[in-house]
Amino acid sequence: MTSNMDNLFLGLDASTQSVKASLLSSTLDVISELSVNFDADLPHYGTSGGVLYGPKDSGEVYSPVMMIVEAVDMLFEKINKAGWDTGRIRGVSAAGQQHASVYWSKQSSSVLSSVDSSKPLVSQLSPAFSRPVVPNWQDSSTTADCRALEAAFGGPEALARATGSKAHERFTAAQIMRFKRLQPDVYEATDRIGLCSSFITTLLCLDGEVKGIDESDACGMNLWRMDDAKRGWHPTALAAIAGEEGAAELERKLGQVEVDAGRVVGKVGKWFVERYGFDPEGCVFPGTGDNPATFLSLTLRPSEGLVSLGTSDVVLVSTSSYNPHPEYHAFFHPAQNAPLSSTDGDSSSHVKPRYFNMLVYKNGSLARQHVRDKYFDKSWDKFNAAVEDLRPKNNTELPTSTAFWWLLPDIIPDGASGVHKFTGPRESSELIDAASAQKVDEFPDVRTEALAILESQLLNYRSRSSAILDGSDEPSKPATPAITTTLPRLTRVYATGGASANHTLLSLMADVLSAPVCKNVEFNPETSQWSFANWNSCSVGVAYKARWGWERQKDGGKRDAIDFDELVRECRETRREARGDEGSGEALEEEGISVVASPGPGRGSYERSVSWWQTLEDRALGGE
Ligand code: XUL
Repeated sequence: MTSNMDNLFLGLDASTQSVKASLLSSTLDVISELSVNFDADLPHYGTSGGVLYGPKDSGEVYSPVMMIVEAVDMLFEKINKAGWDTGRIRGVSAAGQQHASVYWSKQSSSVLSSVDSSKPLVSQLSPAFSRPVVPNWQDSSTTADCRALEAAFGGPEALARATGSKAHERFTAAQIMRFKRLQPDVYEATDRIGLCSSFITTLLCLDGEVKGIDESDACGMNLWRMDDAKRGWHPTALAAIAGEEGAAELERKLGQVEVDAGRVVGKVGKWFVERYGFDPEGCVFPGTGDNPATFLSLTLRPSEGLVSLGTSDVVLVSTSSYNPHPEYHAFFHPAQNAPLSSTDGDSSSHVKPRYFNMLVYKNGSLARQHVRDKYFDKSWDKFNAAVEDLRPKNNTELPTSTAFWWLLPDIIPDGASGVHKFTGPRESSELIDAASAQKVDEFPDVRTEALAILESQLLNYRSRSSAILDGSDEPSKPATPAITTTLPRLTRVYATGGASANHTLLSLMADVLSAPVCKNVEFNPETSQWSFANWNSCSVGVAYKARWGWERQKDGGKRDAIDFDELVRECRETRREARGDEGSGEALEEEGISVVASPGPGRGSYERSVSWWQTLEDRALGGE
């Protein structure tokens, strides 16, 4: 008899530049990771950054679908060579770049059900696709289609309310609309349309069935209805793309959506069993988008958030209510148990939906580095020293300057551009103070440049996350230490991305967001050391999902009702118990989670600066 400890879980990630795999234990330790890079490992496709570009000014960005298939072949060869114990893998799930669509041919079912395990997939699967390319999320060729889609709904706000986002060039609805417009014959020859995540899920099963799109990932299409208990493909979007006469056929092509993220959608395919020794009883669970998968790797509970500090900054806010807005994207939570009656319109379902919201800012590290280079000799040490000198050290010292560095036209606020700096004394009245602040080209004290950009970016995240939470979201547990605020706030924020190595930035973030800033940590029994987790969060997030789905189906489904967050907590607790006293010297917020910065004495100053900053943002947007 095998013990729970013998079970392994596999997460895959098909991203823009590579495919990756993470192997996890049943207590969610990351055991090993492997990857295949498109440019470096498959140079014959000629990609750069994993993509190819269409004619100049077309805005087309795409990848060859067979390149991804070949990368999957190569990844499993690597897994085999590395000696991963595939026979113990009980559950698998995949993440895929969001929005990217895959087009299956009318022969796909027969091709998918007759693969020969003595040959690689790349030599067999090409007839399964009607379209040789996968449009990439960087594609911007569909502006006209976006406007047509918004018009069909009565404007961007209405579309955002109905589907969680206003129209975006990269979203799948506009992509399909353009494809059908320009290549009606190929559209006609397409049997099914999937996303990158459901494509990899289909490959994992190879049982002749094109697997359904996952509901959280479907929210990145502008096609899935979120505003109603009756979830489903939105009839207005279907008709806008395919006409009233073609709507039913498009709905058929899109297929049934997986509304239970932990349902078994198939067993690991014979090709994997015969070729690489996988367990034929290994279960495959629905794949999801890369951002939902990152969300899962952090197990964000309602009112918790993520700030990813990269070239662009991304903020994720977990909520238990639906608060869509044209500035950002709302998605269903990526690990929901099925509502009892999700598709028949009965709102008495026993599982209340949960959501997360994604805010994407183009001017993240790009703008921070620009300010560092311009004023601080390209030195983060000098930049950080200026911030530490000037930041509020108590609740009464209010910021008096702020700066908006929209070097690229930004997404939030939409179309914001240029550099705008304001300064002026502050008394008690926020609005009057902001109205009388002076617009300046340079601050008199150069150190203000560093503090002003960071405060402004972070007040942006605070202002908008507070608006999303808007008081209706009950935090899942009181944060430690208890913090009282007048504005809704995130109860815990995870920091990731390159700039999350900057402790000054994280400490300021804790003050401005009035929240403890955390990172995932892992324990190395060989060195008896804790370190910041450095794994690939997307493939790890979906491996967590596979672990959760597997728990729900085992023993005849006795634990089918267990919630994802609860299962992750349980696994981590088992891990902590198994470790005993080892590593107990490290004060962790929770198993696997370490607080890297806590709100300090200056946080009250920021709490009282949000409306002041909002007024200055309005002034900057007004062209000042
Ligand atoms: C999200 C988006 C990107 C891709 C990256 O809307 O377009 O983050 O998901 O793969």
